[in-house]
Amino acid sequence: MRDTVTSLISSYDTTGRYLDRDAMDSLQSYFTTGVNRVKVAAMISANAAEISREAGKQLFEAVPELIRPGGNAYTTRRYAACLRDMDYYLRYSSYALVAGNNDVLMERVLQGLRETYNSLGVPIGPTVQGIQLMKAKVKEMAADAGISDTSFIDQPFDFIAGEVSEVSV
Ligand SMILES: CCC1=C(C)/C(=C/C2=NC(=C\c3[nH]c(/C=C4\NC(=O)[C@H](C)[C@H]4CC)c(C)c3CCC(=O)O)/C(CCC(=O)O)=C2C)NC1=O
Repeated sequence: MRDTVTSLISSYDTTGRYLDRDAMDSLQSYFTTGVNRVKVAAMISANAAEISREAGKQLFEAVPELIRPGGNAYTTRRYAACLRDMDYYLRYSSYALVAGNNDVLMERVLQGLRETYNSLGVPIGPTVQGIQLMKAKVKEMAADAGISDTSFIDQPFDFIAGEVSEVSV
């Protein structure tokens, strides 16, 4: 598992280089957003249940077929599995935000996920929609908390969305 600092050091060490201007810029940007990364992670922790529940509610309003007979989230078990998946995406996104790196997502969340979803018929489009709804909610909360540039919040959510939607070859 990597974060901004360890991945940078590792790549410079591989080629035996001292940290250069690019490295400093990248570290600088990580550290200047650091306080806000921690703030947002704390905000997610404190509101996780609400964020995933709200996003789930909006998703099922937008795509009601999901929870009707024949829908992938129909039956209490599958409904719960869907909300649980949303909660996984949220929790791991909070880790990735603190790390400033998506490695943890690759390692702990996305391995084999597309295959699992394909074999269980979990629809990708609505999954991505659910992830985007959580992202929007987190960004809104961050903005309300006075964080003016919330663009760094996009990274883990967009990364997960991109990886699950990638067409398998
Ligand atoms: C931490 C890493 C991790 C992830 C990401 C994970 C995902 C994950 N989601 C699963 C199922 C599932 N995932 C969903 C999700 C949905 N269905 C929909 O229609 C919606 C679009 C969507 C919610 C937004 C559903 C309904 C199932 C159960 C499908 C079934 O058993 O038929 C399964 C199959 C096993 C199980 O049911 O638990 C896995 C492994 N498990 C993990 O350990």
